[in-house]
Amino acid sequence: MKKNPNYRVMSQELKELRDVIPTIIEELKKHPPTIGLIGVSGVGKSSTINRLFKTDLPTSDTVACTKEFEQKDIELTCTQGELKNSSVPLRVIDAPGLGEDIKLDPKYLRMYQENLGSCDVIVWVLNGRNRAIALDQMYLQQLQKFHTKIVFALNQIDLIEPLNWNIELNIPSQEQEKNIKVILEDRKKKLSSVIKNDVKMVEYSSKTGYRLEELFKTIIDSVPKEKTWIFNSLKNFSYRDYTPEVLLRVLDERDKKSLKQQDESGDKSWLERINPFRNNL
Ligand SMILES: Nc1nc2c(ncn2[C@@H]2O[C@H](COP(=O)(O)OP(=O)(O)O)[C@@H](O)[C@H]2O)c(=O)[nH]1
Ligand SMILES: [Mg+2]
Repeated sequence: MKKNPNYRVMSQELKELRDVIPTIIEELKKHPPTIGLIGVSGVGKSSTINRLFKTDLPTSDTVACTKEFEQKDIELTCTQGELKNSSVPLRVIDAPGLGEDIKLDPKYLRMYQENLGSCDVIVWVLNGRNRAIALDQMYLQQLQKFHTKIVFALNQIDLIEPLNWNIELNIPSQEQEKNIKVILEDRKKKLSSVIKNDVKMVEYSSKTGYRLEELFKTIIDSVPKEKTWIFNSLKNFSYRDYTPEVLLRVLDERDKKSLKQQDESGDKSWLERINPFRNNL
């Protein structure tokens, strides 16, 4: 077979890249890629971090419990690419929730101003059920210098009316799917009025694990270019981590049967494949 004329140049570049990887990892350990989760109290910031990164941050069903910026350093093992089998550090920051108490807000906003500069990506968590968005708009106006780094995460969509989540498949019911679409459009429009750049928003449920993988991918895609290739190697996270055994078996059987169909559907996750409404969003 005829070799690509660029082959030698490419393999030389790859060799050079391999030589510098240990140095890059050392550097990354000193300044890990950093993701901060912020938003109003009770939206599910700590729960989301725990589900995404298997951490054990305290969460509460009743009163606010995150009082300081809490930093978690995580080691992710790359499963593909040039960094295969290397450990790459990632820093995740959990923030106290805004709006908890009028007396605390100025202090918390000061903490946000001081800490958010060190984040590569800021995940602004919203509660899908909450239609009152004025508090978020107000805080966003005070945090303008961070707008370009923000990804909006619309959590708790398992609780969207009429509350008939499809537990068996872990997906929204048809009625919920319609409502989620309306909610996404509404929240994006309202946030656009205080944010100049495009509003990126991912709907998900940290409780059921639904679309957590999509949220993870969106966060990674929002990392500045100089760190993107490192993040692209971080693929050790899958929806399957949050799927009941029974359903996994059913899906595996189904996947075996429709191997050909899978090929035609490209990179789509199994969840996208089984969800007939996904493409209409
Ligand atoms: N139903 C449902 N409840 C959630 C979800 N995410 C978080 N919660 C609940 O929301 C409450 C507040 O969560 P927490 O993570 O402490 O919120 P934080 O104040 O933003 O850190 C807890 O009772 C969580 O169990 C979700 O996706 N669905
Ligand atoms: Mg919390």
